[in-house]
Amino acid sequence: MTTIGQWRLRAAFAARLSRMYGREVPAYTTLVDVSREVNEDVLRARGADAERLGSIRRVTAERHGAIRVGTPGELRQVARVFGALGMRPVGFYDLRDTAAGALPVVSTAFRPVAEEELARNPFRVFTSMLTVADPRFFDADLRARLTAFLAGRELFAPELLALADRAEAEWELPAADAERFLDLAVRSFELSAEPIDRDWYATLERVSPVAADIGGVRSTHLNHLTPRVLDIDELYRRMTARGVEMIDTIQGPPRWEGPDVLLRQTSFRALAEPRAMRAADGTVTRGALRVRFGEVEARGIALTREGRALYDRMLDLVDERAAHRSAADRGDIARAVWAEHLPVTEQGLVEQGLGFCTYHVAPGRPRGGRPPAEAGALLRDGWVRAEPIVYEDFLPRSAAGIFHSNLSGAGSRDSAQGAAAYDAGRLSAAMDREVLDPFALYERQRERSLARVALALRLDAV
Ligand code: OOG
Ligand code: NI
Repeated sequence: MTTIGQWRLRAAFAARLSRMYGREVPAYTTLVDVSREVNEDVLRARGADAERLGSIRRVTAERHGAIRVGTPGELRQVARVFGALGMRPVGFYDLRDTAAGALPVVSTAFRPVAEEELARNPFRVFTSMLTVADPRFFDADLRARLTAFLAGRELFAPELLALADRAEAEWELPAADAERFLDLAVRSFELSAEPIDRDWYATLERVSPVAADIGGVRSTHLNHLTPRVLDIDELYRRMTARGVEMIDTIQGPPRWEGPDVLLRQTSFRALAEPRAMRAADGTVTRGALRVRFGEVEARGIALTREGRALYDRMLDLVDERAAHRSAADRGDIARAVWAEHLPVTEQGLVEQGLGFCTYHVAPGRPRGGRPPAEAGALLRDGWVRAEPIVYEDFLPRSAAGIFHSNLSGAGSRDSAQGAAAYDAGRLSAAMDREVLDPFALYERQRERSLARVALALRLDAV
């Protein structure tokens, strides 16, 4: 009997979701095509160097999706579906209070964590949960109505969840069950044709368009599916040249003289999609909503806790210096701040403890003598070479920026109320799965590579 293992399920799920989203949002297909063209051109121009942060095979297939759910119970269910695909919750993102504005959601990202799994297929899903219990967004009356509405819907069929549990426990499914699982899983994220209660949607929209997108409908849907590109500035130019309206900025680090760092993202504007609306008197009309968009991203080297703290300080500094300047100046200001604070090479980032890398025994390593037992010295003396670790996660400020640049209204928040306590621990408890710390995962990757080096060079430890 043929069985399909978790990573093949994950790859198949990502591929089917991509076909589904291409049918639903045709501009997504343009984005994928242009990304592929840019990647081919970069590969031709830069050769092997273009693949230092992931093979072209991985990068071409690489996608992240974004979905939004309403309750801890729904989050727990979606965690089971992703668990079947070998994806674990990593990182906690509180989007209720970022410099990019307030959103009534907290998020995590489901993704594979083992190096070999990431290399096989790194599919990840940025998953947001509505913060129904936060009184700054929802007063007691609205909270009660929202809770009742969400309690009455079913996002994932019991059959899907049962298959998911089996795939997670057994690491695979028989081919026929895998087919059924994939079919049900993909369908759970399709845009529903069911008419939307117009008044209810509008009530939530006054709090936030995101609240309406999540709690105003009886199902969930993919919000976007993001290909990875090797030169996002070039991608932005080519999309604009094709007449696709992009958001104003590229979120995250600026284009600068140094290496690609963390994550840069941009998107085309949310398109008006026809959606059936039901009025209070029961009549159904054809309406339109702009909630789904097309995003693209470029990934760079992962930063250590120190590197990340510096990144956050630089963001503040750019905000400060750009406060009274035109939006067009912001890029130049950011470039100047980066040049002031960061070394311009990956090697410099690693040497200063700001960037993550793995270590590998160098092929032409020195002959004779004892290798030193310290990573920096091994590198300097030519015993080992360092490879950058690619950033596999997200950035809260960029995420909030991506949400906001595609919202039609700002929504409202009552700042006189205290915030509800949502944190990684609370999300972990809701899912009964630990929300993993991304820094700890990158550290483990580095430590493992050092252990392999120690073994190969017969050192006690590095
Ligand atoms: C998620 C927005 C954040 C990213 O890539 O940072 C995001 C959403 O719109 O649901 O996807
Ligand atoms: Ni995204």
